[in-house]
Amino acid sequence: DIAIAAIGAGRRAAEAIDQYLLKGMVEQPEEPYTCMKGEWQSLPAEAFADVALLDRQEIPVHPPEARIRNFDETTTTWNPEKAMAEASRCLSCGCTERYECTLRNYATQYGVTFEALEKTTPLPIDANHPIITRDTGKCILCGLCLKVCREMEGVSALSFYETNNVLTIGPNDHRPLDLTTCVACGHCTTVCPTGALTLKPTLPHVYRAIHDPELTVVAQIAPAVRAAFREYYAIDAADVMPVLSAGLKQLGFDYVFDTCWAADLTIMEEGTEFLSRLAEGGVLPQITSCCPAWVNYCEKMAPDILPHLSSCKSPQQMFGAVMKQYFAKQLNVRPELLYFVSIMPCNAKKYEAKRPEFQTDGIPDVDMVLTTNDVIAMFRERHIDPHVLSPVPLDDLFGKVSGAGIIFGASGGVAEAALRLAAERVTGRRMEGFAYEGVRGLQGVKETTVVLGDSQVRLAVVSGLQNAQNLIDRIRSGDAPYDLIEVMACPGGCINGSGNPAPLLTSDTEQRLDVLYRLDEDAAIRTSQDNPSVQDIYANWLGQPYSEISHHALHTTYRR
Ligand code: HC0
Ligand code: SF4
Repeated sequence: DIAIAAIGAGRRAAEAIDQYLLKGMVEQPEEPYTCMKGEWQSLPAEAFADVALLDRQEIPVHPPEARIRNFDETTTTWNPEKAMAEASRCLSCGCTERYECTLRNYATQYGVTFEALEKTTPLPIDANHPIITRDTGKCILCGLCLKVCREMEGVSALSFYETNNVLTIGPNDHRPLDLTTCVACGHCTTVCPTGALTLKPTLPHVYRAIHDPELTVVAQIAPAVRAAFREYYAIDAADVMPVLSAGLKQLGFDYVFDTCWAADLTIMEEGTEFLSRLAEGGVLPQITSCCPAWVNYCEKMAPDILPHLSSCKSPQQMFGAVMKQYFAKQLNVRPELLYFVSIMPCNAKKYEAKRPEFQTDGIPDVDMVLTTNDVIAMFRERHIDPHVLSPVPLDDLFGKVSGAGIIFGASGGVAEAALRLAAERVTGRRMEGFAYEGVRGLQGVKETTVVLGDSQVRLAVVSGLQNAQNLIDRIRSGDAPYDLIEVMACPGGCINGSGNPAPLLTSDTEQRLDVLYRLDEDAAIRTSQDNPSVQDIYANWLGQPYSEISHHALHTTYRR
């Protein structure tokens, strides 16, 4: 019965069988079990009962379309019927959704019948991209990747093209994906229903590291992860970080820190850079550089804009430098034996961590990046249930974070955090209110002017690269009268990153935003400059913001 279910329900059932095999409840079937090969449509519903028990009840389903549902239809026509007609070309191994096979659902919806596959000429696999593998043979021309790349990210790296007399989707000039305009946002991999576009695996590396007795394994958790994690497990916002920390400790991590600490450090550097550009007539507007997909976009599509980018590394990479150059010394371990893992809402962060600029003598500052989805998968694999974990506080030394650091995860948050520093520096007075409403909200473009003492700061906050391109055009034509611009590639900011579970409704995104602003309101410290452990690192190591040591450790340059 179980074997029948395995044929019927694809990878999901195959995993269930794995569980049975592990427990010694069944013997290895003679035929290997693969998804989508059998005549599952004729199976009785009871065949699925066991599988349903194992996972269907507990796994919320995030269909790929959910990610793009909230965005306006414009040019791309997605034709699922045609896609499924093409689908008979390859159905045997494309499934990447472990718990809910979207392809199978479409097949049911559109009445596709499967035939035995004949051997076809394999199409080339593009594994050149640092984080994405493109296996053209699995493409069913559904067009979702195209749509998300063009309409949500504003990149258009993909299009229909023909290779070996087969119509497929990919870079239209036959170049490897990494050499196109692809910014490595990763959104296409989250919507691909067949595994034609997949992320390179990261979990095995992390499992290996936490089982290596020689390594000290440290995690950092990005601001926007907490909002998605709270939503996914329906736990209280205030408990998310200690619960997540407890889960990571149970997995085998030695230390757990909050990237918001490094966001505070970034504000000290980026805010100081901004004030000095203002005072000394530097290149304005200054544009934020913490979103790696945005940096990729600038390098590939608008190198003339690079002088506007802040020279600051992103919080992820600043924390990496602090780990390898400072924390390793505190622990008395060699930097190569400190394995630093980021937990991010974003796949472009995987790309960023692999950049050669962020390595010293071949040792990366951030060794591996996991997404929120990856951590959820690890918790499942290790049967860690956040609902029953006893919360464990984050580790000391970098344990205190400000509300300014927390709001980094929302579009407008970096600008607001910088304003909180600039306001005090310019006026010389302590702040009374902290909220800058003009930069908050989910609109793709926000513009506001803030009065600081005798000066005015003109800001623009942009999310979604399509909006960024409009802004670039305005900067080029001299029609962008701003001092500071924040750009995030994903609409709404990191809360909508491709590494977070897809928000099913617009209200989910609004709630994620809300969670970050509520955590900020409840925070004991509201500004980066008031964070005592950030003050400590200046006293103990860096000296002043924008000092020579800071420049060496925390700033970077860009590729043209
Ligand atoms: Fe973000 Fe970040 S806020 S880019 O969205 O600046 O990924 O959450 O971690 O680095 O802090 C993502 C989120 C980060 C960085 C921070 C910035
Ligand atoms: Fe387009 Fe992002 Fe996929 Fe690159 S990673 S092809 S930019 S959707």
